[in-house]
Amino acid sequence: MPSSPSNPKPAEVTPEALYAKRRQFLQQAGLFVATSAGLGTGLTALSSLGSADPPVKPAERPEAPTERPWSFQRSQRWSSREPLTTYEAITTYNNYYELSLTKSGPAELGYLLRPRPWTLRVDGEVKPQSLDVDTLIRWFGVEERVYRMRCIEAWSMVIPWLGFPLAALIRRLEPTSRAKYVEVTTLLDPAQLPNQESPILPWPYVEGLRMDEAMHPLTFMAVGLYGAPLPGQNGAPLRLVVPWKYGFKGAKSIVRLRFTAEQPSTTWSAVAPDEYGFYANVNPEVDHPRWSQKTERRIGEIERRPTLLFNGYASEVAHLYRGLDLARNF
Ligand SMILES: Nc1nc2c(c(=O)[nH]1)N[C@H]1C(S)=C(S)[C@@H](COP(=O)(O)O)O[C@H]1N2
Ligand SMILES: [Mo]
Repeated sequence: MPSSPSNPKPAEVTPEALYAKRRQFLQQAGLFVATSAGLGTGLTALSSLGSADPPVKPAERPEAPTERPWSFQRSQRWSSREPLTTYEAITTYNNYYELSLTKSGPAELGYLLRPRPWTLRVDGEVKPQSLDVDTLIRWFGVEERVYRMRCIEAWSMVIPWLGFPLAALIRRLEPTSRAKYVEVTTLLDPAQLPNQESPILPWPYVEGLRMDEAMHPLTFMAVGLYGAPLPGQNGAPLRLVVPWKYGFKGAKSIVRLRFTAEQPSTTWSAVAPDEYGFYANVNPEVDHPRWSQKTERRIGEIERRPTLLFNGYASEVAHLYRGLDLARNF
């Protein structure tokens, strides 16, 4: 059966927080299982829960917008011969837990995000200031870069982003020499991100990078895709893209950058430290505790493909991790 956004593999229909809830539920149900029927029933219950997600409503088929609000060049250096994932798949198969825990939900609720006006706050080991997103676009311009994106759930896409390198912004901000990390925070506003009413994760969503990772020329602040502004579900109006790391490092709808001396606490690694590390470098040799990372499903393709070390960007980034045990520092 061809795999498609509406026919995902098991790792993808088990949003992490739901899995935690299921585990809790199974533990509560465990008493009943143990006394009535034993292990066999327990396993049946587990597998039926694993497929208990409601059928996904047939996705609408959004076309890539033809409106081009910014003039931009396609990057020569960061391009790709790989076929692009369709606009439809990129904008209807999403992870954005503040909007929905399903893959199709964020596309239905993305309209709730109001991307203008939008202020990015900058603080910590830097002169504190507030910057309008359109000021950033004026300062740095936008370019198009085609990057692979690999989710920790073992699916991947090829996405033509629009944006500017994070390094350009950091250079302009001139953080102090004590700044060793940058913490990146998503908007906290349940009116725009309704799932922030539920305590499935501690909100706001926080991610972070070591300073040398943040300054790497691949690290990108995206403001658009397919030539047009980011839709809400993809993290409008400003989101991080770190293509050699698992997708969860790429915080969406960013309102704050904080420069720190210490490694910041990040959402997924704080909630489930055995499953999500701070580094989150794509690595086929380091499995997720609940599934293999050796292969992945490219959305739109049928055969699985091998996962590449650093998502295929090893020649660009491997030097950042020389001497580091990648299995321990996952
Ligand atoms: N604020 C926030 N950022 C987030 C997420 C999220 O749930 N909330 N999901 C992450 C995960 S797991 C992935 S794979 C990517 C998905 O980005 P996309 O929907 O644009 O493909 O966003 C990341 N950024
Ligand atoms: Mo992800």
